[in-house]
Amino acid sequence: MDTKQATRLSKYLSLHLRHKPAAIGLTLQDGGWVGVEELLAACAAHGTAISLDELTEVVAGSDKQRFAFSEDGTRIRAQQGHSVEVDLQLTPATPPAVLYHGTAPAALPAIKRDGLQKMSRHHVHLSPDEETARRVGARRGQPIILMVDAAGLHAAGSVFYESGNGVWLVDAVPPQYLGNWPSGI
Ligand code: HQG
Repeated sequence: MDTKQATRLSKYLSLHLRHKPAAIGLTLQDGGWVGVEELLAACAAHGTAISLDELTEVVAGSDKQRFAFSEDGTRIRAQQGHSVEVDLQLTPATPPAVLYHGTAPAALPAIKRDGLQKMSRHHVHLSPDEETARRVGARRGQPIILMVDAAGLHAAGSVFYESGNGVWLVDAVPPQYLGNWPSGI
């Protein structure tokens, strides 16, 4: 499979494992899981035939490990990023003292006023390092990297989760826990 095809399949899987499972007749189980056979049958029935080998290749090749198989290989899920209601059964964890969030300049005034909000996702997504945050922010143009006082927010009672692929999740980040603002904001 070439990169273009892998990206196309990855986007198709993201769409249905995170946002629109019902569009191809799927219901996510607790944890966000669906049966692998059920998924492949649903994809085929809706015009996107994917072989098990191709699925395995997309899961293994995803730069951000977007998807994961269950230990026995019979089920698959998106690791995070859902917009449908799903209980991902994540375990609260203690975050590193500082986390990062990459965003776009246009969002900064609203973020300075309201803090980071989860927008259409289930959580605010935070990165463990600046480089990752830069990549996330660069999806929307020239990235701005904000620092998050995760230790302070955690001490104040916010619950943090670490998703299977190193992304940190939290409900919201009020503005007073954000730093590294570019001048002029
Ligand atoms: C911004 C991708 C205005 C926020 C990435 C972001 C990540 C606000 C956008 C993952 C705001 C939401 C998540 C506020 C936050 N006012 N704008 N109060 N609070 N924003 O895509 O963090 O490819 O939902 O800064 O790599 O960009 O999907 O979140 O720009 O890991 O696997 O609102 O998605 O991974 O955008 O990205 P998103 P995100 P995947």
